[in-house]
This record gives sequence, C-alpha cells and structure tokens, in this order.
Amino acid sequence: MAKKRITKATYLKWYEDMLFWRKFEDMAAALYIQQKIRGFLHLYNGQEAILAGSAYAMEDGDNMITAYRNHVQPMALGEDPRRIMAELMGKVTGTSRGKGGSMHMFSPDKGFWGGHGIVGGQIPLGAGLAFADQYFGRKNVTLTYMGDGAIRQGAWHETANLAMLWKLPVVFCVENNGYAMGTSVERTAGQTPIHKLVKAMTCLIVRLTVWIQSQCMTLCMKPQNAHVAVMDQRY
Ligand SMILES: Cc1ncc(C[n+]2csc(CCOP(=O)(O)OP(=O)(O)O)c2C)c(N)n1
Ligand SMILES: [Mg+2]
Repeated sequence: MAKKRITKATYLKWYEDMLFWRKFEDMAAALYIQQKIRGFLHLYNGQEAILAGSAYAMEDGDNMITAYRNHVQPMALGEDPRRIMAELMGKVTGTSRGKGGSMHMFSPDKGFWGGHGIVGGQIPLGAGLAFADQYFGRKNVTLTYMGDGAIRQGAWHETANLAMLWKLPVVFCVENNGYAMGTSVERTAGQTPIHKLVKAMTCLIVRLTVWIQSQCMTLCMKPQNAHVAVMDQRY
C-alpha cells in the first residue's frame, strides 16, 4: 500500500464510484423482490465510503477479502459489473459461474478473494494471503474486512494474535455498523467502541482520516499488520 495524494479529482472519482455501486445494488434489490435473484441478498449500501477510500490505497498485487456484503468490492478492483449481476442471477457468465450467488463473489485475477458467508470465516484466510506474500517475499498487503459481529469470533482472536506475532502484512478493517443482524454492539461487547478492543491486538496504525458524506474512513498506509475500526451506518 502506498501513500497517495488525495485531490479534488479523487473525491469526484470516489463519489462517482459510490453512486454507481449504490445504483447497482438498488437494482439488485429490485430484482430480488421480483425473485429474479434467489437466496440471500446482503447489501453494502451506506458503507461504500470505506471501500472507495481503502481500495484507492491499494497497489498492484495487493489483495482484498471480505464477508458477505461483497457485490461492489470486485468492481472497485476492476471487475466487470455485468459479471457480478450475472453471478447474482445464477448465470454461468457470473464470477463464480453462477454457483456462488450473492455471498460468494470471487475475482482472484483482480485480487478479490471473496465473498464469505460464515461470520469471521474470511479472517484467517486474509491472514493466509498475507502469509503467502511474506513467505514469497512480495511487498504486498491484504485488506481483510469484517463486520462488528465477527469480532466475537474465536477465529478473529487467534488470527489477530498470529498476525501480530509473525508481523503479517495484513490490514484488518472492522466495519462497525452497530449491529450484528438485530443485535447491537452494546449488547454483545464488553468494550465499546470496538477500536478499544482491537487496539490491544494492533502492531501499528498509521492513519489518514478522510471525511466523505459524513462518514469517516481510516486508511492504513504501512505494510505491516494493523487494525482499523471504522464506524459506519448502513443506509
Ligand atoms: C459462524 C456464523 N454464525 C452465525 C451466522 C449467522 N449470521 C449471519 S450475518 C450475522 C451477523 C453478522 O454481523 P456483522 O459481522 O456485524 O456484519 P453486518 O451484517 O453488520 O455487516 C450472523 C450472526 C453466520 N453466518 N455464521
Ligand atoms: Mg455489523
């Protein structure tokens, strides 16, 4: 990851991208109601600013992995939106040949490794991608996103500890929208806000904070593992 200049053109590009992603998902929601998209459909609406900013910090060869709100991430990394829509509609022309559906987008050639429905399941996988970079001497970073609910998972605690111990080049980004399904963070966390909890597991945080549409994005810029806790609100 690199430190990049943020100009007016950058803000406009972010706004354009976020608007496109929102419209894309609005369309997906309409198709879902018509039952043309089957199964689950978890939208990313309201959280787009996190992606716009953090994808901008990525460089060639960096990787990204997330949970099930995963329709727009591959687009941010250059995937054709038509392939995402095809996947949502179960078509063979989709990114997972129509077999994954809403929660399982994959575009490994673009550095996007899913798309995971098991809460917290992507966290050790993200550390694994980072381990591969370290092992093969590549100077890349893996962005690993998770919801606030995933912080309750043992997989997160084990992975955070190993990442810290082995100094893996992974950035854990906690997208704290205040709820895990219907359960509020206050009802499940001994420590709120969540960044106090993750701080204990953090090697290093270099922060660049940008405000877009009243949402705060915090980007990590150093190739060493770090935790970022971002407050957001789903629309
Ligand atoms: C291991 C596991 N337990 C339970 C579930 C059911 N479940 C689906 S979404 C969810 C809440 C996750 O909340 P959070 O991580 O905050 O993500 P958000 O939906 O807010 O983005 C739960 C418990 C699951 N998918 N996986
Ligand atoms: Mg949540």
